[in-house]
Amino acid sequence: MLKVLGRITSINVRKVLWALDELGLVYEREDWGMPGRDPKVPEFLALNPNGQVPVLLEGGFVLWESNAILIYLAEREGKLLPGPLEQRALALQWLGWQAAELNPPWGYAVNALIRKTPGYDDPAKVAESIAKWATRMEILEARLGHDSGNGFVAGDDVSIADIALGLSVHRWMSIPAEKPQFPAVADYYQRLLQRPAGARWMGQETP
Ligand SMILES: N[C@@H](CCC(=O)N[C@@H](CS)C(=O)NCC(=O)O)C(=O)O
Repeated sequence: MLKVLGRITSINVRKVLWALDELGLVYEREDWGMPGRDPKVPEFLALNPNGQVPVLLEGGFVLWESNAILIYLAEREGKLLPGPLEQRALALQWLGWQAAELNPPWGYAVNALIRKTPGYDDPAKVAESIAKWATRMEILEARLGHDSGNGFVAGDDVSIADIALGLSVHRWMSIPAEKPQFPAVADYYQRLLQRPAGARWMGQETP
């Protein structure tokens, strides 16, 4: 039985849960992660020395890093990754880009406007965070508008890259701030929301 360790308020945990649902796999989930259950305890650190969620367990196999888990599940099931080498590489490109380039700029704005974290109260830094985040969103808009048409980021079929990007786009859509409009991204978001697993996991709160 597949088991996921992690709280559903984590965007990285929801990536994995969306993929599991999209693949129709049966799994168990155990709540770990702050503030509910601190993963920085020996029992959890023995599984993931980073003390972070998600972790996937299958028998004696232990896997952490949400993108590695997505790739593992897609490879295991032979779904959610394109077959042709170049298209597959493009899906992995967008999957890596989501974590390495799209997500980092939002930190200050999300802490200030969604999490309401004490100390994140400088309007200039919020504006700077949104502006940098928007430059990354422009890249996604260009891809979806010109190259991808009505499909997904790496072709006509949904892939694990769309799951990761969908959760990031959901965060962009949800943040209560003045921000540029991205019509191709907005259409893409609606396409992903039409998927039951997308609606389920993008609909969760995103602290
Ligand atoms: N690169 C890691 C990042 C994991 C990560 O940042 N997890 C956060 C939640 S999104 C975490 O575990 N925070 C500590 C906690 O929840 O206690 C991945 O993609 O799996």
